[in-house]
Amino acid sequence: MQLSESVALLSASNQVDILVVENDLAEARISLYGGHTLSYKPKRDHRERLWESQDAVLDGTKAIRGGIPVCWPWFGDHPSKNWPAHGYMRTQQWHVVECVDSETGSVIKLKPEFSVGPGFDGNADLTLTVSVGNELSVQLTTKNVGAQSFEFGGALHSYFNIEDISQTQLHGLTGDFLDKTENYARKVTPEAYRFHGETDNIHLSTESVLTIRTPGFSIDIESLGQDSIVVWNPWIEKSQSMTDMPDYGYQFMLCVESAITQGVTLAVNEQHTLTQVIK
Ligand code: TA6
Repeated sequence: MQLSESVALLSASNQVDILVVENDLAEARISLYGGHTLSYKPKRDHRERLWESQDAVLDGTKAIRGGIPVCWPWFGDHPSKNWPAHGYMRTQQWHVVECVDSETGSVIKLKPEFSVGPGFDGNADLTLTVSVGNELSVQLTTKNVGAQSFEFGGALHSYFNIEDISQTQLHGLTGDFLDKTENYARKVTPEAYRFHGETDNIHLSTESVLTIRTPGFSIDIESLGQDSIVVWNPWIEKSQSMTDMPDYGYQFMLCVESAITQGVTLAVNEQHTLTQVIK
């Protein structure tokens, strides 16, 4: 594995190796288990943008709670309910295929050991490109390298680090959303998007520039290639039910996910890129 000067390999456990990135512009950590960006801190303000659960499991037995899980080749529950939620890529080993430093930061390209898996019959070539600089850019590219078209879904399921969910607002979304907590009831996005309880909203949105405003700072998020933006906070009961989440962890995180919840169909040799840029 050829790493650039700004990237080092740290072993968190025998199943979880972590790339530690430090260049002139930012610091980041990326787990090769799951192709999972765990941390991003630009040097201009040294403020961590991503939230990682202090109870996250780092032994390779389950997806890491926090950071930016790579959900693929489906979002949420598999239609048959026979396979793990959010697909199987976030529990796969990925490996570095390119690692380059430049004056705009470090670019690391990762590929999974394989992209076939139970519950999906497409023949896909998958690449994750993580660019660590003044911004963090995460791009998931799916290419159809098979002999027939296939449909897939997924998400860059980002957990953002906030000060206090009860004083946090999300800006930039309009139109309708589906409220998963009320059997996907269709609702209108509120003007002032605040959080008062469990929130699990699928915005059928192509809005691309969002802002999380939390006491003392804001985080800008740009999405490309999504058919939905998913907004999730488990609140207290769900937090208490998750062993890899502190009981009060919900107060300090908000998921804003660039997602494909409606499905993208790729013809032979076609490719699609899902991008999230964090500023
Ligand atoms: O993206 C929101 C969501 O689909 C929620 O319904 C909740 O299940 C969350 O993802 C976390 O899922 P996980 O499988 O990581 O616990």
